[in-house]
Amino acid sequence: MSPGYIPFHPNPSKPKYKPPAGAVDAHCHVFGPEAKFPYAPERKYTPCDAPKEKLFALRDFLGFDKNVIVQASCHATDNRALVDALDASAGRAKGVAFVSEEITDEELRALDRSGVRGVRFNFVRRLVDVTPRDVLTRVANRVATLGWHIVVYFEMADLADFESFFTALPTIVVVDHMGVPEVRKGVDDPDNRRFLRMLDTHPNIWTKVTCPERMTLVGPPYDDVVPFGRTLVTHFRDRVIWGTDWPHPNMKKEAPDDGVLVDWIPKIAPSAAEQQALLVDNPMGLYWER
Ligand code: 0GY
Repeated sequence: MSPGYIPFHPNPSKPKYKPPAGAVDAHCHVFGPEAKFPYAPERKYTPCDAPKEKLFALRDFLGFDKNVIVQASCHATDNRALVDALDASAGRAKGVAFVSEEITDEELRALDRSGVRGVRFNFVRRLVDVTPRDVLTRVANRVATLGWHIVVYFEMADLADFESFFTALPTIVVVDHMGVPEVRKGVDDPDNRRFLRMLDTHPNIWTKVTCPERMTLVGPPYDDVVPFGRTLVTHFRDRVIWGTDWPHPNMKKEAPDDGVLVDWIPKIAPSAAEQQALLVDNPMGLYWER
């Protein structure tokens, strides 16, 4: 493990909130185990192993039915741990891969057969080196033919620079972690308004209302981040998905209690109809029904 790396919570609490039948945790990862699936040489951090068995046990404990597993930067373009988890999930997990331009069409089709439905473009500089945009555009055009979408991870301050690139992509675009807003600036900050406007004017852009634990200024139960999630669920009910982000790589202070994260859901999605859209209908439509 990297020095100072904080492992996932050893003993999360049972959430009070009970998700609807068929609920999907639509953003989580598997890491290793390193002995079987070594971390990538070019990684920027070494996490604590977080194998598929632990992820599936957490899914059941929290009252979820399915997972969307997102390839993290510590495995770079080696998607074997992801595929291994998808293949072991009995149809209860889909995936988002990380690929380079060198991937062959046959390799893309094999990922598709295992349940991969998207690729992730990571723009967070502490996690990855920059990939030129023309390369990403070529990858996007290839995965569009498979009916996949693109997940983008960036930080809100960089949105002005990326916006025209995102809005030109030929697929659905799913923005990780609400675009990572700066909570101290509030929902009316010009950058956050730009983000909301981008969703308003581009119906192919979705977002994950995830990771209040990464943005909070006051800590659990993350009430200071509620206005950001609530605004997105209210205005874009059919284009939001939710996930735990287990095993929570690179937390700075403490590992979040996954039960507390689940109890954040009804604060941003108070009605049964919103919860059904956020946790079942939207992720099912994006990952299982296309
Ligand atoms: C996340 C966030 C992080 C890491 C990665 O690809 C990654 O390594 O996604 C992070 O450190 O912010 O979405 O899990």
